[in-house]
Amino acid sequence: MIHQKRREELLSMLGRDAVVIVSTNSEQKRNSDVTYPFRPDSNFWYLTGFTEPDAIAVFSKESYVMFLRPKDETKEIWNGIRLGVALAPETLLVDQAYDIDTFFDNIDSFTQKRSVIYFDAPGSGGWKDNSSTNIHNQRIHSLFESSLKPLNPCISEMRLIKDKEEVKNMQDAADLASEAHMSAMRVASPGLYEHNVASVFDSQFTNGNSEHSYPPIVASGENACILHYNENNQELQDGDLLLIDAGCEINGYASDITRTFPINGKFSEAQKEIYGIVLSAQKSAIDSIKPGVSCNKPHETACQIITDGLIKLGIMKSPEDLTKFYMHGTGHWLGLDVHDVGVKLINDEFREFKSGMVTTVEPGIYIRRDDKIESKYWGIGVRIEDDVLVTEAGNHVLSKKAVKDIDEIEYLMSQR
Ligand SMILES: [Mn+2]
Repeated sequence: MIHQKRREELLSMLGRDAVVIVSTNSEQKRNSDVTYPFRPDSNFWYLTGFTEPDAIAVFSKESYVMFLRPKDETKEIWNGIRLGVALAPETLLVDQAYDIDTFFDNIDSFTQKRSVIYFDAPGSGGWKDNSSTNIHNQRIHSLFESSLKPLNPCISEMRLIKDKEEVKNMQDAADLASEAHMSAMRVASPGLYEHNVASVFDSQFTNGNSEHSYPPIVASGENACILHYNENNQELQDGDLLLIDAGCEINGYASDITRTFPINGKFSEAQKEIYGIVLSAQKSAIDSIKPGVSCNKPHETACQIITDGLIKLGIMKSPEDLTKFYMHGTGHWLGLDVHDVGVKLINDEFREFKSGMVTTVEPGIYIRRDDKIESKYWGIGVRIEDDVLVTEAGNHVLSKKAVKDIDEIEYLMSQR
C-alpha cells in the first residue's frame, strides 16, 4: 500500500497527462557464470516494492502495469522462484502484467500521443552496460525521445523526506551496525589483521539478515589517511588507531557509521588531542541540525572547530591549510542509497533542513608524514560518523548506540 501511495503522490506532482516508466536493473556478471548478489534499483524499489531483476513498471492516472520475467521451470530450479505474470496483479496490485519480452509490443497502448513520459536512462551501468534491462532502457529512450522528461528530480525530492516505515528501517540498520562497531572494539588487538576485524561486520550483518551497504573501510595506522582505503589486509600495530567506516542495509535502507579507536585500548596523548577536536566538531555539527537551518551549517561548524583546534596545536598555520587535513564534506543524505538522492543547493543556495531528512555527520582529521609537523601526530587519521534524522524538535542520532567518547571507548575495550 505504501508503494501505491508513493505512485499517487508522484503522479499528482507530474500532471494529468503524465506516464511514468521506471525500470530496475539486471543481474550483473562477476565472472564466468557467477553473478554479483542482486540489489534492485532504488527508485524502482521505492515505487513498486518489487525486488526481482529485469522488470519495468508503467503507470499513469489510469493504469499501473508491470513487465516482468515469466515463470520458467528450468531457470527456477537453478536460480530461484519467480513471481511470474499470473500472480503479479494480486501480489503487486498492478492492473495488468506482461512478459518483459513483450514490452515493445504493448507499450504503445499505455503512452497515448498527448502523454508526457517520465523516464531516466541509462542506469548505473551507463550506455556501455549490455544487460537486458539496459538494452530495454536504450530502446525506450530512442522510442520516446521527443516526449521524455527526467523522473529523477521529482522522485529525489520525495525520497529526501523519510516516512515512519523508512525511519524504522534506518533505525534498525543503524542499531545493527552500531552493535557491530562495538563488537569490533572488543575484538581488535595488536597482531590481528584488518580483515579479522572486518569479519566481525560480515558475521553480524549476515546474522541480522542484512548486508553491507558499501564496501567497509577497516584502516589501521596511516591507512586511515587514505579516504576510500578498503584493502583491509594489514597487521594491526600496537599504538596505532583503527578507523572503521562500515554500515549495513535493512529492507534497502542504509546505515553509514565511522568509529576510530586505539588498537591497544588506550589513546596516546597525541591521539587524544586529535580525536578530541574531531569529536567536539562532530557533536557541535550535530547540535546545529534542526528544521529551518541551512544544510551547510554542520560543515561550517565542523570546519571552524577543526581549524581552531589544529592552529592551537601548531599543526596548521592559517585557515587556508584546512583542506590538507580535512578534505571532504561533513555529510551527505542517507536513505535507500548510502549517498542518497536529493540536491543540497536550490538556486545556488543551500536548502534548509526539514523534518524527515536523514544526513550523515562525519568530520575527520588526517595527518600524513610531514617534516613541518611534530612526528607524534604522523599517521593519525580520525573520522567519527553518525546518522542523524531531522525531527520537528531538532534531531535524533540514529547511530547513538555506538559509543564515541574517549572514556566510553576505553572502558568498553578494557572489558576484552
Ligand atoms: Mn558517509
